[in-house]
Amino acid sequence: PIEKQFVGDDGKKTLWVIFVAMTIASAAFAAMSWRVPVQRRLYHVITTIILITASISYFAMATGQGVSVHTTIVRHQNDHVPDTTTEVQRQIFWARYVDWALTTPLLLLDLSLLAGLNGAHITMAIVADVVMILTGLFAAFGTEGTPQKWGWYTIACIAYLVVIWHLAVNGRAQANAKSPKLGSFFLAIAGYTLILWTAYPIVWGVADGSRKLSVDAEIIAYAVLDVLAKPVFGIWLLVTHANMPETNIDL
Ligand code: RET
Repeated sequence: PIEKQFVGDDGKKTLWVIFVAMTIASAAFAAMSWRVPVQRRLYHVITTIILITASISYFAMATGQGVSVHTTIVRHQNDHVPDTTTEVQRQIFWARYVDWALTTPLLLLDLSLLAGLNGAHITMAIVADVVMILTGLFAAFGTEGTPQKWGWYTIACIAYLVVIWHLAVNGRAQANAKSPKLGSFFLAIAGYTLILWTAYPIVWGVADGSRKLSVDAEIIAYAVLDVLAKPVFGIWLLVTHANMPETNIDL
């Protein structure tokens, strides 16, 4: 038998809603950035680019681009009847990985500048992050039943641990060294980021990974995470920056 896992009405509607939300947020962040002097605008600029990228990516997905059908053969082993197989055809929204490849490095740059990480740590964290996203893309299109798919996933998870190490260990130490006030803000916003980001590989595992979650449920799950990880993260960072001189960047 063939099982088709395609986007439905709820998924399409959600993609359009998030496209509109990200577009409005892009305009709001751009407007906020013009209200501060250029010397204090770096977090604003980075955060605005993150929102514009998300808006463009959601436009692609809402209009049916950046998506490909991938087939997986699932074997049902049973003691009583001969082996049967199901051909699972699933739409994979690869536009997300293009978005993530651009926006997650920028989110890490926001956090790195906040902590005052040095160039070596920033470079290693960002490269590990790009490795995580691109190997995650290969995992999504990998073949089930061979080491390929979950092998790529394992590589991506190792790269993610490298990212966490740079930010959580080195970033935290740097932020604490700058000032206790900055240290506690960094702990809060980096902790929030860690929890949200860790939800992505979990959603991936049941969606593109094992294909148990419907495409619509996947769209909704990522929609919630994307809103929390981009506009909500951004507003928290920018409002705090406006009120806490310790967050200033020496750059
Ligand atoms: C994948 C699958 C492979 C294993 C890992 C992943 C991690 C993805 C992350 C994505 C974060 C996205 C964000 C988007 C912005 O809105 C690629 C899902 C570890 C951490 C924050």
